[in-house]
Formats: sequence, structure tokens, C-alpha cells
Amino acid sequence: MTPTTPDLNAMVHISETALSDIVCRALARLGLSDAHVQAIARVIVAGQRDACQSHGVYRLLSCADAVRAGKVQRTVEPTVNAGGGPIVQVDAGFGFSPLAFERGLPSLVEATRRHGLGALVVRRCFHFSALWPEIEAIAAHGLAALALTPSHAWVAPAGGHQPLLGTNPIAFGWPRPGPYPYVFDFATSAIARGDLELHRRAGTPLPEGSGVNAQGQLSTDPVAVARGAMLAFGGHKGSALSTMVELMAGALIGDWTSRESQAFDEGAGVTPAHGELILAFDPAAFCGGDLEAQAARSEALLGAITAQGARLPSERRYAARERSAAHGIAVPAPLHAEILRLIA
Ligand code: NDP
Ligand code: PYC
Repeated sequence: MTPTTPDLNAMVHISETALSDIVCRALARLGLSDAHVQAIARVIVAGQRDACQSHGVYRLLSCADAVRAGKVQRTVEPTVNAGGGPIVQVDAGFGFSPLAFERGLPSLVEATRRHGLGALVVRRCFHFSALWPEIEAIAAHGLAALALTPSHAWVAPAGGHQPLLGTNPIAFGWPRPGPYPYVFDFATSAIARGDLELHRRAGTPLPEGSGVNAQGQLSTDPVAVARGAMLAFGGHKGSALSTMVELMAGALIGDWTSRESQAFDEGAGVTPAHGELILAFDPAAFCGGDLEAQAARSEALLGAITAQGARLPSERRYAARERSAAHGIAVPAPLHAEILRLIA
């Protein structure tokens, strides 16, 4: 027989139900409670459905590593403290974050409706996910939202070359008529850590400007950058935004910064542990009366962007979502095989 080279770009197409089933079985084998299994599966299957390779079912591998390192509380039930004011606090008790968000969401929506402005403070969670599923869930209630979270100290501040800041994503959502809100969600590093890991697995170079090696020289080698430091996007501007995330979603809420998360990791190399700050805004309370007129103005603005031939953020994801509904969710074949091994 002639040996064949595996096609690393091959995709397996699988229905959302079948993918959720495999993912849930893999998570359940890690000893996670059913509530955590379901909440995590919802987030990572949604990521894969939307063709977010760095935060789709690939994250199952990070979850497995984190659980095996023995730090994650696998069955903890998050505690929600709503108290009637605008700030809703959720203690995740060192469990994974998706369940903590789901448990806090109804109180956040209620607080935002009551006060016009609401905040969800999640503390002590292991965080591995993209932020847009949370932002979309809030926008589905007709609210605008902003989410921030630190990660691990992987990124050098602009002008420096020692890792200090996290990849610190910022996500924003704006409700629109129809199923799809305006959403952007990006790491404040030039490349997300998840993408660096995917380059490292595939043995492919990073985009120019992603990081420096341990000697502080620019490098496109993912292994060298992992030993050195990643860089913020947009130089001093991304660096300042990243610092804001450390302050607002770390110091302000009394939880760890990326540096402290890294210290807690003690070299285990698992997903970061820290907090998250989510702000929600009720347009009806802010707009000065004529909600319909203000909604029309925002639609005109977004329409003027696409009228130039530019695309809105999340359009790629929404298109992938529709393809997944029509043809099944595309999962890279090697990853699919790896996930099946987790449940074998
Ligand atoms: P990308 O750079 O891939 O995308 C950032 C945003 O810009 C997306 O909303 C994307 O929409 C949009 N976008 C991309 N290209 C264009 C374009 N040409 N025109 C208009 N909009 C565009 O994201 P990142 O790699 O920085 O981050 C990926 C994910 O990683 C995020 O979901 C983030 O939450 C997650 N992350 C999580 C961390 C954590 O600690 N939990 C840490 C860091 C990152 P679209 O998706 O449609 O392309
Ligand atoms: O991609 O940078 C990242 C990341 C960190 C934690 C989860 N994702």
C-alpha cells in the first residue's frame, strides 16, 4: 500500500446536535457537573458553528488540560448576589466561566431594565471562551453591552519586551432589528493566544508583528514568541486598552490581573483564572425619549459603512452560522479525531 499524507486542511461536516453530543460526552468524562457540561458545550459548539477556530471545539483540549491540572472546581454551582442594585455579582468558585455567566444573565437584564445601566461582575472563574456569545445573549434582550476580561501575562506593554499584560479581549454589542446584532470582539494583542497555539500546532509562522523572542527581537516563530512576549495590536493604543482591561476587569472588581492569574497557574500552563466585567445599557433609558428615531440613526450609520463596500464585524461569523445550518458544522479532521479519542 502507498502511504498517504494526512490532509491537515480536511474538514468533517457534522450537525450541531451530533457535535454537541460528542462535546458533552467528552466534558462529562472530565467529571464536570451536567450544568457545567451543558454551558461549556453551548459556548464552544457556537464558536465552531461560527468558524471561530481558536475558540471553538479546540477549547475542549484546554478544558481537559485545566481539569487534569487539578485546579478547576468541576461541580461548583456559581452563587449570584443581585441585591436589587445595578451591580450583579457572581462568584464562580473557581469553576469554568460559562455557567457563571448564564446564572448571572437574568439578574443583569433585570438590573439594567430597572436602572438603565447594569454591571455583571464575575469573580474567580477559569476563562477560556470568546466573549461574543455573552454579548449576543445580552443584545438579544435589546440591550447594548461591553465585556472585558484579562487572561495570562503573555503580552509586553508597548516599548517593553517582558510579558506583563494579557491578551485581554474587549467585546461590544449593539441590538439591531433582525437576528444579528452589531458585535465586535477582539483580543488587544496583535494575535489571540488561541491563534498562536494553532500556529504552534500546525508549525506555521505567525503574522509579522505578533511578538518578540526571549531576546526581545521581533519573531514569527510561535515557539520563540511563546518563550518571549506577544505584542499588543496598534502599538501604544492597544497597550493602553489592554492596561484598561487589567484595571477595570482586574483591580476594579477585586480580582486578579493577568500577572496574578499567571502566578496562580504555577507553570501548569492551563487556561487563565480571574474575573470578568460586563456592562449593559438600556437604550430606552439613555436615548432621551425617541427610541425609534435613535434606532433609525444607528441603522443609517451601519448602513453607510456597508454602502462603502466595507463589512461589519461579525458578518463573517454570521455567514458561517448560516453555512453551518445548511451544510453542518465544519470541524478540522485532525481535531475531530482528537476529540473522538477523548471519549474513546
Ligand atoms: P479577530 O481579529 O479575528 O476579529 C476581531 C473582530 O473584528 C471580530 O468581531 C471580527 O468579525 C472583526 N473583523 C475581522 N476582520 C474584519 C474586517 N475586515 N472588517 C470588519 N470587521 C472585521 O479576533 P481576535 O483574533 O482578536 O479574537 C478572537 C477571539 O478570541 C475573540 O472572540 C475573543 O473574545 C477571544 N479571546 C478570548 C480571550 C479570553 O481571555 N477569554 C483572550 C483573547 C481573545 P468576524 O468574527 O466576523 O471576522
Ligand atoms: O486566545 O488569548 C486567547 C485566550 C486566552 C484565554 C482564552 N483565550
